[in-house]
Amino acid sequence: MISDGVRTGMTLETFIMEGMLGSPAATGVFTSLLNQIGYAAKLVTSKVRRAGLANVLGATEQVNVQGERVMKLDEEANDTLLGTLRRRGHCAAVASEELEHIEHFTDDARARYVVLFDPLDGSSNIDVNISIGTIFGVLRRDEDSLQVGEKDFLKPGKELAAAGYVIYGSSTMLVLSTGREKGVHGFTYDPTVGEFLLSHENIRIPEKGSTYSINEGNFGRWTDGVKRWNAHLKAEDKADGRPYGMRYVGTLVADAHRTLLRGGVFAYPADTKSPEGKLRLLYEANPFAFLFEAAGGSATDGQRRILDVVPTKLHQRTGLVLGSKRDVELFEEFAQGKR
Ligand code: P6P
Repeated sequence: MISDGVRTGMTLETFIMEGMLGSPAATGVFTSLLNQIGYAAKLVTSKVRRAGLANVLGATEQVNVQGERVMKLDEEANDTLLGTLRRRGHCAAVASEELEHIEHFTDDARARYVVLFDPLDGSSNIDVNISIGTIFGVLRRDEDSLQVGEKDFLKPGKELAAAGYVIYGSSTMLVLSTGREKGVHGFTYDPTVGEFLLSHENIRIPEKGSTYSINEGNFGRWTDGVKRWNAHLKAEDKADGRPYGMRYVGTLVADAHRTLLRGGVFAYPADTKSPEGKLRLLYEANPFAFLFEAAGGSATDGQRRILDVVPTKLHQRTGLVLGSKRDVELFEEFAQGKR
């Protein structure tokens, strides 16, 4: 009787390696860097899963560059990513939501990448046990970049070499893309094996969805166009699949992940309280815009494609609308006064 054994799933590491082998232009450096990010995700997962027990809950009484209370887990996740990405010499520097300036590792020419991340998105939800996440993007250093600096980070999102996120939800999942031609793939963490196993190969977002996601509490701050868009989605029109359902977790990674898998639209538009928008362009909006476009969706700030925006500041904010192509187009029609 041949035992069932454990069906050997495709691990993140093997999937990346095979992707590397399939791309003659790629080198081991890029592959090794992505595997390092996967390893960091395992370490952060372990800390997040123990959060309730390991007394990492509660604020550290410190305040980060955003003026936000730093939760212990934020700090731990940030330190973990710094420590992991400093190894192996592939990453020249990192930019983190938790750090005012970039963290410089090396100017060595062999360190060909820089990494941007939000180590723990949704930290205000940590101590109420709601899903949180890590968001990351990988940029190539300029060929002629002798000294790595902030200029290596201030690139439009369309220049990303890779982007992804980890969602610490009912299970931990890492979603990654190295570009439209390579697709978007999800790996679910199996703690009994200690590996991320391929669970969602080639994620494609539906052309149109039936859910919208926005903080309705900001209604009074929206532009008239956004208010009319909101009313349109809530009006009864069975033929057009309305009213849409409304879902809002309050963690970008969770709301974006659901939208990516199910379709529909997530919106955090600029408003009278946040005229530049609330979310960060470099390490929140750009990685998700990269992923959504690679999965067949769209990402805009209501007026322009997110991936075209040329950043001028490391922590600059933006409005963000992510989702199914048709749902994002509808938002833009209202936001631009065409409806
Ligand atoms: P609001 C979490 O603090 C966060 O940065 C994103 O993860 C999330 O989408 C947004 O803020 C929620 O903001 O104003 O709705 O609480």
